[in-house]
Amino acid sequence: MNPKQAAAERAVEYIQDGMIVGLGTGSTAAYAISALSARILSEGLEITCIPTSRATAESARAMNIPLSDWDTVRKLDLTIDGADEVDPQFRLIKGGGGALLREKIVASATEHQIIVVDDHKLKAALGVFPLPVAVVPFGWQATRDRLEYLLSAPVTPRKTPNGDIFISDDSLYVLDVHFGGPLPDPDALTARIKTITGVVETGLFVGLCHRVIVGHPDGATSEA
Ligand code: ABF
Repeated sequence: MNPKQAAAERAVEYIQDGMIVGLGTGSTAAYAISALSARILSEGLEITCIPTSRATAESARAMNIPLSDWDTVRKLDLTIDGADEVDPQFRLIKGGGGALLREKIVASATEHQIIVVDDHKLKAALGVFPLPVAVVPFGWQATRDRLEYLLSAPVTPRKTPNGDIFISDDSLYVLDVHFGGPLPDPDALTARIKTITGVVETGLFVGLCHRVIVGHPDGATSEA
């Protein structure tokens, strides 16, 4: 079995009747959505979900997974989401798919956040994967320049595969910071970056992951 699928299916075993569940974004989270849909069908599991992106909402609707919204939900019991890098302290880089803001809002409101990854995502230190920063489109060039100056690292605007600028579900742009190696002081980095006007959020998640489930090439999983 695909390692991402194995990790996602293990995570879905943690979902219990009556829970409010956050649905992540990305290919690993997509396996979790399929497995959850199967459990709803086979067990009649009664849950309601908050999606972390429009794409995830569409997939969930297509699989008849009940969705709720922030008019009724303030706190989630459990969220299953992917990540781009995970370090030994369970700090994460997320946002490779551009959904970092919604993912962080959901993670911040979640009691138990489970991150599902294949073993390539486990890193001794975060920072080889570019750090995504969601910014307001107005004046993004000036925001980019200030980020480069503050962080002494190249910053590029995220583009779509056909070369257009990427626009997030919340109509933001995503700037990728290319540290190319260990992030400087990950615990304080988001606060530093957020001193720049125009920055909305970073894809660095600290203190927002309670369990990591790792899928391995032989289809086995390990977790901590
Ligand atoms: C989301 O999907 C993101 O935060 C992360 O960027 C990405 C992981 O992608 P995949 O699961 O497709 O490898 O969870």
